[in-house]
Amino acid sequence: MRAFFDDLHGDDVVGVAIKDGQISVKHRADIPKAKIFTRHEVSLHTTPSTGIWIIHNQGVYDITRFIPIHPGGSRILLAAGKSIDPFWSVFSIHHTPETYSLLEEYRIGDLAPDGPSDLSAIEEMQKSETEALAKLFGNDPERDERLIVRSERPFNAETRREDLRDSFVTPNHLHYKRNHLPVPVVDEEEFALEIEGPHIEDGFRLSIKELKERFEKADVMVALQCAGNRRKDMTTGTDKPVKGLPWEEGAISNAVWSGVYLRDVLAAAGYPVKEYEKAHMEGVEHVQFDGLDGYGASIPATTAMDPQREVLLAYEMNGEPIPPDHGGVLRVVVPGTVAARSVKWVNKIALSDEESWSHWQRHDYKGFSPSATQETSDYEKAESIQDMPVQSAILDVSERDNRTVHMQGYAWSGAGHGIVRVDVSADGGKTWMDAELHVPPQDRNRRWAWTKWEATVKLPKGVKETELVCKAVDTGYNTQPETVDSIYNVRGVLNSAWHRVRIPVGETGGLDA
Ligand SMILES: Nc1nc2c(c(=O)[nH]1)N[C@H]1C(S)=C(S)[C@@H](COP(=O)(O)O)O[C@H]1N2
Ligand SMILES: [Mo]
Repeated sequence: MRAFFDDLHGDDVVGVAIKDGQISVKHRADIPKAKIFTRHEVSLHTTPSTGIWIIHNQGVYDITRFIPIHPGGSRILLAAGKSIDPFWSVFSIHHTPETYSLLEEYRIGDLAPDGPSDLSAIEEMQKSETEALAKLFGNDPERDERLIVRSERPFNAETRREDLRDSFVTPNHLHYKRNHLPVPVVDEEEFALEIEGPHIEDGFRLSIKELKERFEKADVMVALQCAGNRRKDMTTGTDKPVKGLPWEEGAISNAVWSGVYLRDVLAAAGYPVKEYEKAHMEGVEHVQFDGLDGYGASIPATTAMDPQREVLLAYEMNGEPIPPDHGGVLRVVVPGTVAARSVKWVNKIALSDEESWSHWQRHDYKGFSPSATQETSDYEKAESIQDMPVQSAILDVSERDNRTVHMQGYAWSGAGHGIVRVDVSADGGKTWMDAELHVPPQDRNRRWAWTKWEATVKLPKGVKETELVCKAVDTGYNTQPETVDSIYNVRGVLNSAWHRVRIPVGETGGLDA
């Protein structure tokens, strides 16, 4: 016995387990040694016959068996023989514990520490990674230099305040752009929209030509707003974390979209949309959309089938074919709903009893309590964002005379609720006045476009600095929360708190001063 315990204390013992009354001792020699591979060795594994290997941190993985089931398709092959990390910094969807533990199943060893002789291999690998990334984004178009770029790859940019201010309908080149993935190649001639669901014949498809010829053309003016609009403000002056791009007030734009009503197309496909409440009972609760870039989302069937909601399959934006960044040749436009559901480059629609399984439907674009952390945010339980809360922002402040400034901005609300009032304050919210509204020509409950507003306000006396504020009221008399405290969430979505701009009193300049 003594000898046994001595043995247990030996350097060589790495573990002891008791199972069914039996003691078993694990010695160092029992553990399989991690295999070590050099960068050069990894770089030779790029085809199914050699095996397809990648590097992540210091691990080496054989992902040959994973390729057919990769949700992003064969795009993963661009990382073959290289480090996957530069690609993951672009496709941020991979930064989840699920992805990391999934990858561990494919681990075959460790990367050898880089020595002086590896310098050329490292250089070679970095060069080919840069080339592969350039190739991935090879179809991305040129963009206007006026946009404020928040991420180059994938391309994300907001519109300058003055550009939002200067036109009621935002020109295409200045409309904010939000891409999660590279812009896909779309050939109008070969393009087909597939539709599936109950009552719909297998393999039902429509070309762009058929869509244009068979259905009535509709024009709808819609303000699209990203769920993350004004995210930056959610944590200004605090040390609270938020995950996502630091959007200011420009992740919103207003455009006239033309195309065909989704409802008409579903009816032509064979689905009894006029009786959708009855069809509901057959289990259709959601309409799912897939985009050619790999993005996907869904909306409730009630939204999709309701003629009042005017959901479009659009092929024109402000009278022009939809530009590549905005989903040409075909995109969904869901008025009154968070822009994340307006799927660009849409080529597949499915009627289903469940929401889309896309990452962005199930694991993103949901709201949480201010106390939920990254770890405790329960994405399965939370409701997907669809219609959005009432919102407003100040786009410009200009000096009129010594103590008077002119303010301009936008206001908007979800589900088609019109804006009935915008209150502005020049003293941080102590006193208010009504702004003058520029209301779009749309029904009060189908007001998908934004309302612009302006007001001339008197600055308070005896202060060096003051805070200009705006808040909007919609047709449901909903209004905006005073501060972000009650609506803060770690994903940084749905910031609709009063918009505040501090200005020096006496020598007021523009917002950028
Ligand atoms: N296919 C596809 N559709 C998409 C996205 C995307 O990355 N791919 N982004 C969504 C999000 S989050 C937003 S805010 C809007 C942005 O539309 P825009 O680029 O035309 O302004 O598109 C939505 N539709
Ligand atoms: Mo978005």
